[in-house]
Amino acid sequence: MSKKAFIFDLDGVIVDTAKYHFLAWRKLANSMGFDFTHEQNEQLKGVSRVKSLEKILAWGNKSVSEDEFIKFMAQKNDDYLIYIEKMEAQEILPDVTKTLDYLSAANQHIALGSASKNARMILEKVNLLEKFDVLVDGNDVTKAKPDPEVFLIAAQQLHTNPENCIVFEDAVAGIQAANTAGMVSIGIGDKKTLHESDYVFKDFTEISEAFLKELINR
Ligand code: B16
Ligand code: MG
Repeated sequence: MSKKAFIFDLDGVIVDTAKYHFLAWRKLANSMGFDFTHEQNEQLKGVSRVKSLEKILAWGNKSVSEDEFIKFMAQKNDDYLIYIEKMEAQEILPDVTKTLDYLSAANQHIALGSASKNARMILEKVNLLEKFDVLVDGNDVTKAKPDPEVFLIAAQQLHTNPENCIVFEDAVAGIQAANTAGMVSIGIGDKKTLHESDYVFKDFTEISEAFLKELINR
């Protein structure tokens, strides 16, 4: 069997932290006197903390000073962390652990490639940290997805080439990042939204061991 690198996004792939991001951002927006919808929240998936706040302020027609911007990001993160603190293994999305275990039994590299600066803590909370050989997250990158930086750093740290990497992503920007990096892109979610992916599955319950084997041996 050949050795490939499987790179997992975090939010929307391993766990659904989007619902906690939503609650925390919404609290901030409400404190400024406006609201936003679940549909708008979709646009924040895979987007960095800075870019998320920029979008939210634009929705509320607010402009703030640089100091306030930093204060708001800290406030949102403090509120977000209250939810993260309580996360546990049962929040891992269906068949993710099964997939990780299959890949690790097949002696494959496993990496995380996430925009989140809280990624390590979340993986610790849900008890998955030790399954990853390499963690690349929002603390390691200067350019957000769709820039391929996050995935290229993962490949570099694993001493492997991009063409040996397979990325699981739920966000369009993440699929574009994987494609630009020259990696195999696997969309997790809606077929229409993620049409730029090489493959799309609703979730990991649709991904068979035969398919994983084929990815390993191609
Ligand atoms: P943090 P991913 C992303 O995670 C989230 O989808 C996005 O909504 C969030 O703004 C971003 O992480 C940054 O998160 O505030 O924790 O640094 O999908 O790239 O794993
Ligand atoms: Mg994501």
